[in-house]
Amino acid sequence: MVHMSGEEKSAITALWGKVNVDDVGGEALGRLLVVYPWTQRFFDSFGDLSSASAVMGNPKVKAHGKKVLMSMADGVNNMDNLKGTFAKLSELHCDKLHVDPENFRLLGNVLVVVLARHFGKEFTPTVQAAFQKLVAGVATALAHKYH
Ligand code: HEG
Repeated sequence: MVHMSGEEKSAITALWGKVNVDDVGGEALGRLLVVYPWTQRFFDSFGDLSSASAVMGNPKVKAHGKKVLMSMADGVNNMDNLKGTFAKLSELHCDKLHVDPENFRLLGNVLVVVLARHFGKEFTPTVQAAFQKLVAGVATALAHKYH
């Protein structure tokens, strides 16, 4: 289980308050689908994913990315109870969606890259370290109910 210090928690909530959920979620999911193309198999109802620009401009990718990011926000608001917070979603991704949990780690790392792009110098190594812990914790929590 990850343990976040008070400093790490405040670094995360301070940056998270400035995150534009409309942009960041879609960009993170889009980049996941471009960088790791096998992840596209879960989204065959999303329409045109035939090129990087098609993926990044796809409105369903944007909408779903936003949904994922709003869910990530639940994690930010419940950093001491990630397993409880994501228990239902873990069951859904395992039993209904059959998403390999390795993909949660990939998405977490892509999200860190996107945050680094959006925040530039403000995304210091210390802030990055806090976020890497958070996304690792969320990925572990989402994998927790797998069987
Ligand atoms: Mg998942 C649905 C959250 C990673 C594939 N994902 C959802 C939903 C949420 C969510 C909140 C909607 C659930 C509902 O309708 O009740 N997903 C979520 C988080 C993370 C994540 C927080 C990681 C941090 N998801 C993820 C990854 C994949 C994936 C890596 C596949 C590579 N999610 C997936 C699919 C659906 C959801 C296929 C259903 C999409 C749909 O048909 O609407």
